[in-house]
Amino acid sequence: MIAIAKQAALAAGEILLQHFGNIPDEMIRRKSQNDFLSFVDEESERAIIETIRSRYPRHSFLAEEGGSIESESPYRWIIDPLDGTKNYLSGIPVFAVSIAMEYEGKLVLGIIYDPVHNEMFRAEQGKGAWLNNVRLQVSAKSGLQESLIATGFPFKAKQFLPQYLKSFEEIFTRCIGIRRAGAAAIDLAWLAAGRFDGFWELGLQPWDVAAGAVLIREAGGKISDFWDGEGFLFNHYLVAGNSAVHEELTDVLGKHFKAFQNVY
Ligand code: 2AM
Ligand code: CA
Repeated sequence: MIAIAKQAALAAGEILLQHFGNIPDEMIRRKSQNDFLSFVDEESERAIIETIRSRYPRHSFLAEEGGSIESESPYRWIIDPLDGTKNYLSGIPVFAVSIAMEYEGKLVLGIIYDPVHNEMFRAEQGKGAWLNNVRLQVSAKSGLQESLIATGFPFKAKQFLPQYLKSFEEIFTRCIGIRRAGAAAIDLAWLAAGRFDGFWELGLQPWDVAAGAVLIREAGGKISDFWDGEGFLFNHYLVAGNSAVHEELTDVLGKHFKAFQNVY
């Protein structure tokens, strides 16, 4: 299955590279305020689903751009055909393809493919996380005071901005620096690779997060919602890190968002 997932990611990556820097403005659509889409997202999604379905015709699919297919199968693929769409459409080379698989509701496989840098991050439950042929491990930083943290801004949930900024202030004053790449799958893959030590974001969707979760767990890291719970795939409050950094981040975020649990 990982071989098929890789093949699907490579096919999608090829489509993304082929059109990168070349999307005319009139071909860019708005899904909602601040949320964009082009034919590339859709072509990439089609390529991924076709590749997987040709081998596994009965599996279920949950995909960002409308390609979801429900079936009785215990296998469900969770797909973001282009994570970091705004970067992509602006010519910023920070975007990825994200493909995960659940078996009986548990995430067991994840691939994040960055075609610009030819980085294929992959993980399978119990088999470790890998970048190309190198085994990945989250960083060994002992806490926030030694850490480089990544985040995303709540651009579609600005009602949370006061709480977000309070958390930002506390984390920013305690850590070494904060980065904002604009593609959650890249943030999570880079965390699994030890490039970032922690990450948090509000408002993410399951396809932004699913593959990254497998990578981070298999690289020895932790991922949860702001209250250290398992609901992160669907409840839109995501925090991750090596275990020391994850614990400090959940303390800060759990406190500032206390009144908003189950509210997003
Ligand atoms: P996308 O490019 O697949 O839409 C940017 O902060 C990152 O967050 C991207 O990975 C983007 O995914 C994702 N994202 C999607 N919807 C979001 C939302 N409502 N709030 C915050 N981030 C979102
Ligand atoms: Ca997307």
